[in-house]
Amino acid sequence: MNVTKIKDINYKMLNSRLKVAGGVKNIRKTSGPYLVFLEDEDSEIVCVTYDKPNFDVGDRIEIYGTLQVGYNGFQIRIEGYNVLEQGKTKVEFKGFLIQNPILEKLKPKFIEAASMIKDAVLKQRPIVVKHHNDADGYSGALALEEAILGLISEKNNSFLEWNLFSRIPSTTPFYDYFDATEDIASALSKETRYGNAKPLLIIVDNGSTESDEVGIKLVKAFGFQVIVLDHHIPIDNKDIDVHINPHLVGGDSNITAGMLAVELAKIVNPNFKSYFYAGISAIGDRSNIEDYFKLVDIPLSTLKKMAVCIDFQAKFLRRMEARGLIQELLNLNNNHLDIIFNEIEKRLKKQVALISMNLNKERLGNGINFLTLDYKKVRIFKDFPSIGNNAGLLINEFGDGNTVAVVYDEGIAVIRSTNPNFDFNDLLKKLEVSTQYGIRGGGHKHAGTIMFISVYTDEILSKIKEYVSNLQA
Ligand SMILES: [Mn+2]
Repeated sequence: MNVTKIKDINYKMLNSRLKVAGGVKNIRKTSGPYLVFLEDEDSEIVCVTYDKPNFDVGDRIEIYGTLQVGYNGFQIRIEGYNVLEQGKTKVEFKGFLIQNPILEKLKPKFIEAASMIKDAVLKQRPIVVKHHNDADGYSGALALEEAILGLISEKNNSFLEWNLFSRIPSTTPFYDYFDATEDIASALSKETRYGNAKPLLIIVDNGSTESDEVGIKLVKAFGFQVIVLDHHIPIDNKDIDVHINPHLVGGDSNITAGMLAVELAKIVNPNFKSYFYAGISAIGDRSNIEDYFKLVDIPLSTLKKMAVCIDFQAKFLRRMEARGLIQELLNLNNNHLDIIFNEIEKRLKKQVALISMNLNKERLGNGINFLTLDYKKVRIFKDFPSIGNNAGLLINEFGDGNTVAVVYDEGIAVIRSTNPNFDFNDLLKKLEVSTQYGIRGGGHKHAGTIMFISVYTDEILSKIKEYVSNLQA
């Protein structure tokens, strides 16, 4: 039997057998048959079968069957098929945007992650990006969003951009059990409603630590694929399918999650050009890598403004998706950045005045400038400046090169240090070992957040002070 071109199919062929060949664009399970959307060079037809098809989206196949009239014009009732060629997702790696030996070592993982993403887009597996809600997490997630939406819209209509992609911030500094629960619930209802496959989850600027472990374990148990792009001190987590973290190959936190995501975005979608996201992340996380600044023609002072404004806006967005909002704020053709930046400056000025009246300053025996602040005494606004912003202000406005600053409230302490020997993760581990106070937290060497049972706030504070007193100045 000769292959009939889909565009040549007409009424005279109704109820006769014919053969068509092409690529499988989509497969949908309905309450009745499976719908197979087949396309050749110039047209598309729906083929139906009650047996689960033994081929995938992206495969090239030929189908034999009888031509019928369906809901949307002609359809072919499948009586047999052959798979001509299995769909493969090719990743073309053309080099990283900057020269960096740590990135080079991570190259195989980047290629694996990129092919997993392209495969998900091709097979219409939904992609969920969960990210830390700070400038680094946002810039990384937004870079991936731009690259992945570009890929999805190349192949599909715009409804699918919403069905197949979502990006949601996490408000904890780790992928919380709550995040996992939310992602699973959403995946299950999309599966029921639209026949979606289980998602590919990409965690940005979270995901590597022990606090992330149980959430990741849960989504894996529900059949998710998981990619992590993070630069916090990692554990060896076998549940993660592709774990990209500079610490795993001898690097450190100076390669930010935003940089990892921008590199991955470029590999996934060569049309991606928004390299400024890497620059914003460098500023947000105080990285010493300056190479990304040279790739964009936005002045450093503007990138700094952008980082501050994302941090500000993130406090109000909390867990909202708000697609397009941050992109619009960063659009330099309008004055949104200025509106926000003026408000930030106003609030910070008030905050600094309030801090100076309530700050506890102590020069410890080892010479460390130990600053503590009770957040309850300085909290004017609900969202900004946050407890973390206050810790930053302590260091910037009241610190020197040998300072440890702690801002605390019931059950939470945020710490920043300029003393080179201070190691947040070491402190966290010591507190976990020496207390039973339900310690959780996350951070880098010189900055982090500890959460604990609130009645032990005083004891935790004295243990932090004890740790700092024993540091080399
Ligand atoms: Mn980060």
